[in-house]
Amino acid sequence: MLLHHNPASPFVRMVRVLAHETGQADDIEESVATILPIERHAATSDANPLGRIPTLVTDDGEAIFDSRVICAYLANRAGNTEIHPSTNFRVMTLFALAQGLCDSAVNLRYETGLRPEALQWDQWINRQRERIGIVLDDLNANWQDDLSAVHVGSIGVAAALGYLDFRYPDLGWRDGRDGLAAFYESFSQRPSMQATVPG
Ligand SMILES: N[C@@H](CCC(=O)N[C@@H](CS)C(=O)NCC(=O)O)C(=O)O
Repeated sequence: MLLHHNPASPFVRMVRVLAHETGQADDIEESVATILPIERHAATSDANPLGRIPTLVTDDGEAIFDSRVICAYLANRAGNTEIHPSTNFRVMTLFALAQGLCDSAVNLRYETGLRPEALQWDQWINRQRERIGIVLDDLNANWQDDLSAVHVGSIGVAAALGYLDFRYPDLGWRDGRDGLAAFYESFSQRPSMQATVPG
């Protein structure tokens, strides 16, 4: 299998962590791409018309995307339903929450790091920041039990928090969120997380 990716992406990290957790990391060849939302990247776009990472090309030459589908594919390939319990709607909702947190964090990065300053939209930026804060509060208050197991929900949240540390080191997301901080402290020690640190 070939994974079009960049280690900075939190969506990519979810996939790579799941691959490690299910013993499939060595089955995946990695093609690193610098992907920008303002220009077409040829190799990624040849496999995925959306031109986004992560994109996985299976040994049969079939392209699979996005991160949610790749996680389902890899879990199925490993015969591991615990890591991707598709009928456990609590876990799948946690996964969606993590995905949405990453959407806001990545889009905020595009807006503030890529878009010319004169064109930036303060109201939109503030709403992303607000959403990130509300989601973090919710994760801290309502999801601690669910975060204690290893599955796409906890993997997704860990990837999102790692991305916040990577891109927004001054955000202080741990402040007043001791439970969430403790989850991340523990989860980030896992070999799968250590092997996929963004950079
Ligand atoms: N929902 C997608 C999001 C993937 C995504 O937005 N990836 C970013 C990198 S973090 C990307 O490829 N951006 C380039 C673009 O949007 O053109 C997933 O879960 O895979």
